Amino acid sequence: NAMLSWQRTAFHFQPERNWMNDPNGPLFHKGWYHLFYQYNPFSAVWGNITWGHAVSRDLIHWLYLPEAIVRDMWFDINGAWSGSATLLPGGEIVMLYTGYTHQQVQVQNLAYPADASDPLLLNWVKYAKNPVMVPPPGIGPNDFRDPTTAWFGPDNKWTLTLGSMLNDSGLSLVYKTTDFINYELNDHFLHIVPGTGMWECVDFYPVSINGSVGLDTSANGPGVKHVLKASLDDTKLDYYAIGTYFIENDTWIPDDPDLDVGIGLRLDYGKYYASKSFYDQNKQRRVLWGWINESDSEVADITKGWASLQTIPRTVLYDKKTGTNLLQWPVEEIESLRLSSHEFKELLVKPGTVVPLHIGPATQLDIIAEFEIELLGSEGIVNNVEGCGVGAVERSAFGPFGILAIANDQLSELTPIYFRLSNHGNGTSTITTSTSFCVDETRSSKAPDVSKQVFGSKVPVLNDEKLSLRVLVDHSIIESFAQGGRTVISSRVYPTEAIYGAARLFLFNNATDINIKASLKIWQLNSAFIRPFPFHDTQ
Ligand code: DQQ
Repeated sequence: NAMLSWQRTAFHFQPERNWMNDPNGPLFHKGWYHLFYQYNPFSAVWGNITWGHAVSRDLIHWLYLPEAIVRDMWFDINGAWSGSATLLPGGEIVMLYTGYTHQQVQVQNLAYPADASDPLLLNWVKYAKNPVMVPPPGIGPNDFRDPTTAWFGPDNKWTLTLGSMLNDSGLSLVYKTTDFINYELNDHFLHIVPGTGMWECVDFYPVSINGSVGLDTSANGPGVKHVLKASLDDTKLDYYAIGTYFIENDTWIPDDPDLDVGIGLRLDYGKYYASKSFYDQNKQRRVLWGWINESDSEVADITKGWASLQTIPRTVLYDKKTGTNLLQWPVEEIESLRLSSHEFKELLVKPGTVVPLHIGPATQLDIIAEFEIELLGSEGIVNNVEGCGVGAVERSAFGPFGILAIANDQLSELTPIYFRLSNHGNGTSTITTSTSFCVDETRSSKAPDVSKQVFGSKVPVLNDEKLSLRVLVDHSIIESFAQGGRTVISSRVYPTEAIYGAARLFLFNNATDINIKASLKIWQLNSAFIRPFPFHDTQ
């Protein structure tokens, strides 16, 4: 439908048509990155789930391939659900995925490439004696899904984990195997958190505490911590925690019990779910994918003929400066899309003002911004608004201020991306106590059927740091990274007027007691021209 075609993005991965959800089985093989994804071949709403498949040389320019795993056996006839790849030392690839059986039971199935020497991994074979794991006694038939990548341990076994639930406690079961056919269930859970409900799409991986490179999923030892992530079915939010993996009994505990999985940190405070990472042996980094669902209506999705996107893949590192959080950052390959740029140095933005940034079209952008704060008036100002407030219209002493993206000239359609500082009312002249990072979607669209939220969270800012921001704008999606990726917010927006050449970018300062000096570098980004694989071209 041409009427809604401006909502299609230019450099985010999205299906050519129909519905997509979770990223599945990401891997790098013979020069190609592979992304599989939950896909409905027949409609723009969830159902009939199979595995879509696409490849890329650089994680940015994708080519669609035929579906990889379809629903054709009793053990997956009601859905080929989420799963993960494990690369074996000999170059073999094993894929474990959840099948929803003819009797509506969740089971784990094994598949492998028909020809591992095929760089495109076009054909997949299902193990004839699937399933390889069935719900163990005490676990519900619908609480058993989404196996992780397996890691190899000192016991010479492959270990993997998958999400489940007991009563209302979310948990992760641990299985061991030597051949990917026969599995033993551990008697300990990897972890369990009361009150968090069913855990979907568990991700479990090591991070290096020196924070410089990504680690293979099997890496362990001194200088390594482990990240546990669960996607909470009850709230559709992705929570993670950093902690210690005890290899002797395959259990994990969080560094800070107050920041446990499901109650502490989120990977992304916007529209984001069912994420999955993989170790990219090509560039020694851990790369994270996440599903960005729509926030318009199903009717609108059916009208436009497609639904959902994946985030720009992000590198994930441990933040050695804070020691409390991960850092997520768009993979460096996104920079290959950069075209012309504009630079602005120390632009003054006074309280209650908006400053236009004359950059030409503002629908495909990579924005890097830094903000300095100048305190006005006397000492002893108390900030009265905590966190994001009701949105960017709510003024307080030290915020909000930031960027207005995908805005029209009249400023009647816009999405503010902002900081708000708080001094907790202790009345000192320094304003360092806590900083929130937020996106306000409430005025992002004049369309009637869109759910619009104010998203945000606190972001750690160290004493010697300026406030900094990276924002990727792509027609109907805004991915925002604060302080080098400590806090991340993905937003789905549906402009009706701020489209194509009518979209603008502004700075704003809605604080009452500070001046802002903003320095920015802004690039126009090229499209990634995501399209079907050109099988018929001469190679
Ligand atoms: N999506 C899949 C499940 C998973 C859920 C089904 C998470 O395997 O638990 O499409 O979005």
